[in-house]
Amino acid sequence: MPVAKPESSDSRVIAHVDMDCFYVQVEQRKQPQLRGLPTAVVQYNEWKGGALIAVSYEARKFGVKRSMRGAEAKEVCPQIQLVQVPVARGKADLNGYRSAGSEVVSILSRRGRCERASIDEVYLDLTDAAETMLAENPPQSLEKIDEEALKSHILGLNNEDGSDIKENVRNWINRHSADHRDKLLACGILIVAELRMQVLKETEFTCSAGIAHNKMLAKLASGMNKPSQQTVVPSSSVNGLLNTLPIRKMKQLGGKLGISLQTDMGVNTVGDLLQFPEEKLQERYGVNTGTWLWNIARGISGEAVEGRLLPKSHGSGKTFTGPRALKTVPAVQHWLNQLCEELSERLCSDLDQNKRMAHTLTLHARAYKSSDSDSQKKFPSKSCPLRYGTAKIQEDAFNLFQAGLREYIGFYGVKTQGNHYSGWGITSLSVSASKIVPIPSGTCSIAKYFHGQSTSHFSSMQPLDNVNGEAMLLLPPGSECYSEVNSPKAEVDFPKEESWTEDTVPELDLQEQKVNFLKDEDLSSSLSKTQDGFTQDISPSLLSGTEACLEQSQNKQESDITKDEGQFKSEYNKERKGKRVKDKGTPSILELFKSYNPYPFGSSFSQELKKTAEGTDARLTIGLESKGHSLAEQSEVGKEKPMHCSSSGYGRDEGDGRREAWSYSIDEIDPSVIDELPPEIQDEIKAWVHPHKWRPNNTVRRGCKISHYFSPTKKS
Ligand code: DCP
Repeated sequence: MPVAKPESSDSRVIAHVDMDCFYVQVEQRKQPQLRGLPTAVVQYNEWKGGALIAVSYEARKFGVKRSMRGAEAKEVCPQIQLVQVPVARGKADLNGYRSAGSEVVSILSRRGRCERASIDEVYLDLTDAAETMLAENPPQSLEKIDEEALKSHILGLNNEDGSDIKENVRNWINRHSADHRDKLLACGILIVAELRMQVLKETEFTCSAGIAHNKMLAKLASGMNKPSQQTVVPSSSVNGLLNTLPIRKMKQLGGKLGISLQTDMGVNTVGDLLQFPEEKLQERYGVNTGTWLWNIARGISGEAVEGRLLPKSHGSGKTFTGPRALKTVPAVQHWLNQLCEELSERLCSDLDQNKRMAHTLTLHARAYKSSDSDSQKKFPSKSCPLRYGTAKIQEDAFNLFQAGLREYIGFYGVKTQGNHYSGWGITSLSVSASKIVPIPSGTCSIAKYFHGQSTSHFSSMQPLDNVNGEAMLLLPPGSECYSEVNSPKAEVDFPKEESWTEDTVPELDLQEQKVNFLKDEDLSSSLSKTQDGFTQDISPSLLSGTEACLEQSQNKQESDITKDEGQFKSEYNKERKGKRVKDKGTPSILELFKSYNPYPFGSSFSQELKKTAEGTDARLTIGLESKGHSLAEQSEVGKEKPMHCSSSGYGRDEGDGRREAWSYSIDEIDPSVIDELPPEIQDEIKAWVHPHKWRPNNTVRRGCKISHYFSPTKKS
């Protein structure tokens, strides 16, 4: 259900930028000879020429629509150029479109906070840029207003027949009598026009934009004049815009809520909502939704533009319609493996390029039972903690599928059906990875270090997963671990009506990216909470993830993985019998580090530390919670106890024995890795080794403590 958010400020300048016939433009850039010709992008399926998923504006003039198949398009426009979407692993490969979208985002984000809303849509908060322009360089002071800005459509601007439209726009932009809000919008017009021209120049893509005081209005406006134009919604035009707008066109009203408004309340346009007092709407739809409806009727929306240039989740899916439905478990497993392979690749490149990790794996499916009285029953979505590595993702996704199938058709049905068709079919499958959060900067450095090492070490990393409580999150899912995704908002879901109103039977694999961006909108609050909690204990899972990505880049040493997983599962089973997994002495990362050649980076500090380590039996002791105790304090303690460097937090705990204590020998830390650690950690170590020399910053980023890298040995 939508939730009302108070309008943060009524003087914001928000733009919604939407690429024009995006996939077509990407294909036309690859094949410039297609420019200007009626063109459409079709899915790879050959049946009747494949389904159209993007149609150029030239083709639209002939009546070609996205709902058509290639053959139909040829009928209405014989000269249409049909380009097949690239294919990989038997399904659409959207990577080219994704990265084209990223090119655009990187340009748009130069002028303000930027939220990537789908593969080809972006919200921009240009308030600061507009305020600055108004203060320093207002439109009236400009010698010339850009032609592109003059082509803007300003809703409510009276363009009587015969009047010079551009001149009207120029006058509107330059109005001295305008209130502050309109003046800001005028600046927004200039900024967005400039950005769009920049996008065209750098990427060769055209886009359209809506400019308003909030996201809702900007989004409504961006599609009003396409292609390659911009539309502005001054406050005075909001009522006029909403009065006649069909209720189902509003975001979040394309589904059940919209239907209920139409059938139960007789509301057909957004304007119709104005007749209801807020209390009445709250009575019918609950306090939050009621207020939200009351607000949208008046064009009020407080939703902020989130600073997010990257997707909130990754998904890979495929539909199997009609005779292509999957009817045996091995057939499902085959496709799941393909989907997981793609998902894993994307997770690894996200980790590599953006230093982010996902935490939840979700499986969605659509299914039917041929002899079913209960045909309404849906295949339940299932999720579990995400473990990195293709083989692990494949295994977990398959387990999720089996758990879902058990629930869908009943345990005995699954048991008896084997490889034979037993009355069910899967018409779509998707796997998604969500709860993606950035990893602390330092951990990437460790990941980079591992990249240079031989794969044989990675089987020895497996015990890392058992080091502490985080390991539980990485365990293979037993049936009890599965949790149903109750809220469709929580994870990537199948396309819903409101997002895909123009389509009849959309192909899941072609839509996934758009869905990725669109469906997670309500996850934001929980995500940020997770983010906070997560940064504190990310390291073990990161290492597991790094290992997984290395699996891929280093020819997948599957046998090692399988062996390790066996070991891992047995640990897990022990844990599930009620015992806590015990730390096994020296953390494996230290073992791992010790087995590498020392000094690969030829560092003087490494050598210095090595010397120190050889010459003393100093032990580094780290309080797990050193919050509130500066590193300087830690080094002071180290000074008092030269043979036992410790954080003051630890020192105190040691005294009262209330908290668990953890310790390391300096000689257990291989000096060769020190220089690859993040500067904060280096400082921390230096402070222990030379408490007088090093005066590190007192502020250590959360998740960037040495204890996050060197998992602790429990002090006996
Ligand atoms: N897309 C898809 N399957 C769909 C709808 C869209 O694969 N059922 C892809 C192809 C589109 C891209 O997403 O190019 C963006 O979708 P839009 O709805 O924004 O449509 P276009 O950009 O193609 O056209 P427009 O100019 O109308 O926005």
